[in-house]
Amino acid sequence: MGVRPAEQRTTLLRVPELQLDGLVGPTHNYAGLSPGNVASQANRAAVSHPRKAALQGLDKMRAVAALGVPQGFLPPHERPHVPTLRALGFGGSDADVLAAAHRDAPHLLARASSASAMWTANAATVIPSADAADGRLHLVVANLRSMPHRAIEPATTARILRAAFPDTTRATVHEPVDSGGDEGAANHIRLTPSHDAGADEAGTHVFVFGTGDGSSPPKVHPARQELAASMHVATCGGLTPARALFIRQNPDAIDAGCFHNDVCSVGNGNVLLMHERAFADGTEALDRIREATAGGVIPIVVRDVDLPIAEAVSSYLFNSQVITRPDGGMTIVAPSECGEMPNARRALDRIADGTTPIDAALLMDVRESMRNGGGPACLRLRVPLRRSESDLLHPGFRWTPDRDAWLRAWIERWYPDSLTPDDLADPSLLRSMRDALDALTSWIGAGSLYDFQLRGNG
Ligand code: SUG
Repeated sequence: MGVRPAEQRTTLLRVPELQLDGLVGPTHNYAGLSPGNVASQANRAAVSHPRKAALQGLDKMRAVAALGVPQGFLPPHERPHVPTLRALGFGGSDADVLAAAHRDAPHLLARASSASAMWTANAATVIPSADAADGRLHLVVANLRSMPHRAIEPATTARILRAAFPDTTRATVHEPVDSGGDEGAANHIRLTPSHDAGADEAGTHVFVFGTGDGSSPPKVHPARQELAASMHVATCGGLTPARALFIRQNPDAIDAGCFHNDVCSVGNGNVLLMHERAFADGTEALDRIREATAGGVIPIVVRDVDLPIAEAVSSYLFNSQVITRPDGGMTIVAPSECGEMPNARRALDRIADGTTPIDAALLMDVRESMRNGGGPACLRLRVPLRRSESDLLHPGFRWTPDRDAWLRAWIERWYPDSLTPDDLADPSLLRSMRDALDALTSWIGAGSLYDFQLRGNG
């Protein structure tokens, strides 16, 4: 689809940004936990396939790495999370805790069992060293407080990110902000003056909030990102004020199912791919982005008549990864659903037809994740690095073809083929999940990451 011969492209040869994908966890399931997330609601209580889900995620990592960009992964969290259930008053042995929660409060067991940490676009907001006043890489862990099943994640996420970026002289992992709901990179876009998405050049940060500026919130669904939190993340991450812009998400888009901004827009380098209804005050928002980027941004706006917002949500076109390849071209990595829905297909063809900086498209099957509202872009946290920072990621978290083989074998060994909500109460699932994570952390070699490893079981 629309790929120009390599010799016609400008060769930039800079180190592009790192993609850090979440490894899908063994308890991946459909519990209908996210109001406002259309897919999560529609698939509540469906049978999930954790092994297939994790392998689909690895296939995507392999395909993205093949574009020539650095790829890493973040391990799953321990689930069911017994400490959460104990804090809610369930006692006895771990098996007792699971049995009582299953019997008396299955919704609490479901909350404590979600594999939602796989969507690492919600793990943190990343301020690269080129944009931070102190010249260091900053990762601000998201508090995810608007959804109870996701609010469990930040403590473990902080631990994992600190293990993944251990050089504290060059990288800082911040505790979550306490000033309102924050959903991390899913509500944040970084634009640069060129095709380059890495941190060798400074960028402009667009923080997209859903509520908190005094204007009317969405009528039907919750707005998860609050303005105060976005502002706090920007300062906490050391972002120089001139580089930060705060734009309101269109409340109607949230009501249509864009529970995160990355369901209706995505930026990469100097490209901003967006649905025309993504932002409140659409034209003005785009003007402000143009001004902040000194006119450097190349907007690709998909109109509602071509792709109604409801189809943007069902196809997840905007939840594609747009990746700058080392040859300077850009590939859009879209969910396979986009190839099957005529309007989304047409929009994708137009985006990648060679008239925009995006000159190639790749369709990926991540359907197990999609059924919970997680597309290709949700599954990864982007970390723009300078050339001199390519060693910042602990090697244990790197994806390479050799390490892929180990991860595949590990998934085949430990992951259930299918899972229903009742299975979550099975103590043997808990045991095997812990054995699996012990094997994974030994292999990663960055120390203990989980509560059950640090405090003992439970
Ligand atoms: O937070 N789904 C996730 C999907 C997150 C997608 N991430 C981005 N857009 N970046 C959420 O709503 C559903 C779990 C369930 O229903 O079982 C869930 O948590």
